[in-house]
Amino acid sequence: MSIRNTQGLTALLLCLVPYAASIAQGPYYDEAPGKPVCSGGDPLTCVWTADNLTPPPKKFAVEVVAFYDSDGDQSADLSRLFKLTTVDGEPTIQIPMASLSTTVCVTNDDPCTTSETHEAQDVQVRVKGLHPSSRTPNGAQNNPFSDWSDLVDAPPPGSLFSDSFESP
Ligand SMILES: [Ca+2]
Repeated sequence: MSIRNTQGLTALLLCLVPYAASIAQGPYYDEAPGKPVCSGGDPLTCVWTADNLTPPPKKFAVEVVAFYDSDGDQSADLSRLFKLTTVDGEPTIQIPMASLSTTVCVTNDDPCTTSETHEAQDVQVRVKGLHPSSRTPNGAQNNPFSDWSDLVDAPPPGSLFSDSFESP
């Protein structure tokens, strides 16, 4: 390789290094929002603090773990993770309990012969701040999550279908 070519390669590498750094996706926030506090109603309502995040998040990612008692022995034996996003930067979310139900195939075949739907018995929630750029509005941000909320008792089955959540 001639000296001339080596210099060209060095110049190319110097150009590439800043570019590579700019596309690396690191966390936008160093800190997590406060632990959510949820009231056990329908809809489930959770609030948290985010005053420590600068600039204020544009929205929040919300993870909900719902626990189910599929065999009716009063203890949870099934769980499912739901990933939600708030509509804006307000540190609160309302989650209709019907949206946390899960349907399982009890005959274990495909297509399923018999399925059962279970309402969530208990839920836990955690959140993280999001500050998407206009260039990558849906890009994942590896920001830290809050602590999980305390376990929240869901309303007992039968109280879930109030008028406000009837299907259109
Ligand atoms: Ca059980």
